[in-house]
Amino acid sequence: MKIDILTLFPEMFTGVLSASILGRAAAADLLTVETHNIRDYSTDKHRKADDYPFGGGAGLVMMAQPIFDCMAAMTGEGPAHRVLLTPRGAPLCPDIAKRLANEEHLVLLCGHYEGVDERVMTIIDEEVSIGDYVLTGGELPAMVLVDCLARFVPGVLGGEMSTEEESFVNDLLEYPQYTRPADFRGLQVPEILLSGHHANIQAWRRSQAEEKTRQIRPDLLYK
Ligand code: 6GU
Repeated sequence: MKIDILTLFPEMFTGVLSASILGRAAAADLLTVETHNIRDYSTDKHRKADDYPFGGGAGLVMMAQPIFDCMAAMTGEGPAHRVLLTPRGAPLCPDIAKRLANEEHLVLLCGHYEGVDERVMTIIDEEVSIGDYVLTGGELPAMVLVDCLARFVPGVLGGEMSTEEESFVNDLLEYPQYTRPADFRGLQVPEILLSGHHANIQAWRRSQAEEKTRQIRPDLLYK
């Protein structure tokens, strides 16, 4: 899968995309992520990419021209699914991440300043947000979206990890996990996990997950 990210701050992405699982996915050619500086597509002699809002108001608005031309360069070789990261988008959830993970070519546009010229919406397929709080730009949300959907791209997670058993996929938070040693400075691992009794362990994990969810996210139980 190919992901192109359109941004005014490509330097924000470098560490995130090359580390850990995303770095391994890139090295294995499962996921090719490229960032593109929108400013490089400005026809203005000062490479301007934002301007004052018509009608007045605070802040600057991202101009249509650099975004249209940058987008055209991305989609020149074929169709792409185009996503704008904006706080007014649909909240990211596992279903959205799964659906986007099935796209062959995604283009992510990172909004900034006070917004994007509304005419850009004519070249956007959907708007996505990562929650009900406002960030300074769409860059961190784009990284969150790439990380979240990468886990649904076949081969990105090794067999040792599952997207089916974890938090939110089945509307429960995760059960507690332990590793060696069984006794760490007097803190014990629950006896049942050392029992080797698979069915009992599954039942215990399920009840722990339900209890955690009841305490921390009761809203999930009534969805
Ligand atoms: Cl996608 N963008 C910005 N600027 N703020 C956000 C967001 C996106 N999602 C939550 N807050």
